[in-house]
Amino acid sequence: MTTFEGSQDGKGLRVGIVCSRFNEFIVSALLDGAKRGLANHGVAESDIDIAWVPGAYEIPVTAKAMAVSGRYDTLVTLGAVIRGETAHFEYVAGPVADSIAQIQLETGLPIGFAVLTVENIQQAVERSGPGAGNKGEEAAIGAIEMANVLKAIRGK
Ligand code: INI
Repeated sequence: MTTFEGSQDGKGLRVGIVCSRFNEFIVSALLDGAKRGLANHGVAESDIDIAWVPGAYEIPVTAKAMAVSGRYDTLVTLGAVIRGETAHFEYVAGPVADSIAQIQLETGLPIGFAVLTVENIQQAVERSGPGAGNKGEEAAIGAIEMANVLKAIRGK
């Protein structure tokens, strides 16, 4: 029996991060969490690239460009879609999540997902704080683990 598990050691991994500027104060806090998670798990700052885009709706095409570039072992996507702020919440949140899942399947590259979809600012603040529960940090650590488990399965 073979069991595949990905370690959370990010040493040597190249990581691309896509951040959306809409609700920037929330996304900046998610980015702080992601950087913290990557640094704590051994990813070198010089191995991290960050792309900023206008809103969550622009994340998938950017993630796809990074994915097909071949430069990264894993990606992390960060955004904040807040229901109270838009009548087209469903038109933004759902397609973004579906598209990112699709890009993973098309390219085989793991993509950590911390595009918050919340009811109000308070919920977004609770998920992007400096302590435990920062979804950017969680997605970054998950992305490291996924890069490693997929490498193990692929025999690399
Ligand atoms: N983009 C977000 O990232 N979050 C939102 O809450 C949001 N709202 O509320 O509309 C939002 N809209 C912009 C969208 O992502 C695109 O940038 C825009 O439609 C231009 O393509």
